[in-house]
Amino acid sequence: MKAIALLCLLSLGSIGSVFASDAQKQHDVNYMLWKVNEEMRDPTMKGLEETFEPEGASAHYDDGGASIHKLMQELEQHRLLEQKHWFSLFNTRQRHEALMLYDVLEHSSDWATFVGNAAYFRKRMNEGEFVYAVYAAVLHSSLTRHVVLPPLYEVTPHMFTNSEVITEAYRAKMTQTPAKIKSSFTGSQSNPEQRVAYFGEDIGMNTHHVMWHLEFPFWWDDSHESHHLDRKGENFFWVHHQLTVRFDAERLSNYLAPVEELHWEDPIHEGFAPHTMYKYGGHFPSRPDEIIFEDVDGVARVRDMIITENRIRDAIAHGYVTAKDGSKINIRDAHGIDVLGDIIESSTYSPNAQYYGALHNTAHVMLGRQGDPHGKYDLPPGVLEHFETATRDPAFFRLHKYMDNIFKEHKHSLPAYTKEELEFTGVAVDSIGVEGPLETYFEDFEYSLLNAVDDTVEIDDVDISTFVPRLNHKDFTVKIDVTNNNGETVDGTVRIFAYPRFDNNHVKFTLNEGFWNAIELDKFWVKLAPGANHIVRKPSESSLTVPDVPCFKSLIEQADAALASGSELHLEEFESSLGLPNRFLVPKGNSNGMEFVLIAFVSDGKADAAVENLHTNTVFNHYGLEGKYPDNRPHGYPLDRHIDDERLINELPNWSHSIVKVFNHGEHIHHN
Ligand SMILES: [Cu+2]
Repeated sequence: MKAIALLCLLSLGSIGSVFASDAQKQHDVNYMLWKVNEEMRDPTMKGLEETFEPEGASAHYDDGGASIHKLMQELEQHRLLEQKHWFSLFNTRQRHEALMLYDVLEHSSDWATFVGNAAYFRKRMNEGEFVYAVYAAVLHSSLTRHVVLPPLYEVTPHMFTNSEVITEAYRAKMTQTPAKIKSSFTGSQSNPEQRVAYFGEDIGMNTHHVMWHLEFPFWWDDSHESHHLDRKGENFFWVHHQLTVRFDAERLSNYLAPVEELHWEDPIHEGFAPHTMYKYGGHFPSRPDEIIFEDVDGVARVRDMIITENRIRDAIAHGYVTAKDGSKINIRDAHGIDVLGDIIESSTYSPNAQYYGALHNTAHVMLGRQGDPHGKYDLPPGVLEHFETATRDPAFFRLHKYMDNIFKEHKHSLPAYTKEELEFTGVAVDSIGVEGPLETYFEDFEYSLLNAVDDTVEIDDVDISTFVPRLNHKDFTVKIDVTNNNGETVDGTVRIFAYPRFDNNHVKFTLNEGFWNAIELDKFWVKLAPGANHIVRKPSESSLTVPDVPCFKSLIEQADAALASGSELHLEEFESSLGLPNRFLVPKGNSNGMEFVLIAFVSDGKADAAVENLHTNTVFNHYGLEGKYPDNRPHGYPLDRHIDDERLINELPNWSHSIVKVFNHGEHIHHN
């Protein structure tokens, strides 16, 4: 920390100037979020807390100052949530406050205004609201295109680790004793669910989940923003579908049955004791086993949930939804999933939120509140009411299985793909195989808890960190042989999936079950030369995954060093932390070798490309490029629909499969 403080003094820089370098911006964002519950540590920004005048000039806002006037009014009328209080995005008023600040930052047309507002409101608004607004603004503002957001688990560690670890961290701070604290997964071995806690509590997966909801927020309003979020509803389906099927694969790896869906009329079999605490607001509430859903005061009645579900299921059965004005919107086509996703998550994109409600968000709050449905005990929101913590509760996956089955009903209402639709003239996939061990293991991962504890400017920090086991896999290579008989180079899209071959009773999944349970592993563009093509792909190259973001301290040091020396920052590979972690691509497997069916499907890249000249860009941005999703095909294509006749698969030359085994020998690597 001393080194950092020293560097800060060197970096009094160009905040006031019109042009700010990427290093300057990275530096500024770092300090907005560093010790966000404490005093600002950067002297320049500290000065701005008092000297910056948010309403200074409307010319500095691209909305003429409308957002800042609104927020200043709220502030001056003392209507904003106090500091040192929990924050939940699902709390309507708190969300509105966070979004008022987001709007101000998003509409700041130069960096000085962005930073000035951040410094000013950091001191005056609730810290949780502030963090949310800064994360959302940095992701969506054109000013911060190259800024890397620090890992969220080091900004708000309370939301990623358990209360035992936090208590130890406070102790270390109080006694000024450096500490490296071991994190264990929630629960005990007498709870079978604990066998898969490594999945729900993986900090990288949790970060992926939070970042997805930040990139595709349900509050996104096109009329305020510069662009439309392409296929947001479908993306909602796909990201959660993948979490759902992946969790089932983890369960099968651990000899557990796949998740059963939750239903409003059935008891919630599994209780949950989160062992997690808020920075401000006490412990997350627990839920006992076998409780019956109760109405939640001020949220919804159980029967409202059933009514909402029935309306959605009716729409699927009819093949259309009814818009606000009474008109019909067809959903029995490839685009239908997008409409359905907009309805089920419910966002500003829902064609009729009045009628179809907000099934997903309301369900999260309903389930989150079952420990105190009438607010008798004044408990803070449950883990399900935060994207950071939701997957810790196994009931999250039951809830999402329930919604996933609604989506499945829709997908299976669509006509099966025909051979003509799927084939790629002249192209044959001869084989797919894996070289190297398909083997997973656990390794310790260490991250800092400095931002969890309180401190003062006068007393130096002591190092406090935690280490937690996380899933990783040994390096391997996927090899695909493709023959192109077209006599010229053609563009192809390679789609790789894997699905578990057997259920927990060792009954082979049918092709339709397997397809629905398929885990997407990669999707990329290739140029197929005439003749034989040998395609080699590593998991680190997968368009679905991202590397670990450097730790917060390293981001600070790198930005400060670049500023001091006037050199450029090179953090490009970390700009998006939207994907799953690279290390997390493969399900755990087991000591016997869990069998998966590995599939490669190559389709016509010309017909697939939604963006012109896409094939010259080898980087397939899985979550969309400049607001446009690059692939014309639905997520999960071509496994996303049921098939009538399994023989079709054997007749298609442009796909191939093989059986692979994923091993886990209980290996645990300690890095110390
Ligand atoms: Cu989610």
